[in-house]
Amino acid sequence: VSGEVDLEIEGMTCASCVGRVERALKRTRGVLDARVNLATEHAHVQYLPAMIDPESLAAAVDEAGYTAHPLN
Ligand code: 9UX
Repeated sequence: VSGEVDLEIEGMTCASCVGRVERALKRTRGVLDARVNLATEHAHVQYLPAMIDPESLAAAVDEAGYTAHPLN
């Protein structure tokens, strides 16, 4: 069973940042897909809740050099 969550991402200033954040999420185990919107500064992530939780998804983004917070 998969879940979906939105993360607020701070620190993205150019389009390459989008790629960096998407790659950081997609290489994380338990992530099925990740799409980042630079304009809204949000990431939409499909993931497996049995393998990873939203706080750990945010931590993966933090390790890539940005600041992320799970929303709602
Ligand atoms: Mo663009 Mo983002 O030169 O970390 S890749 S600002």
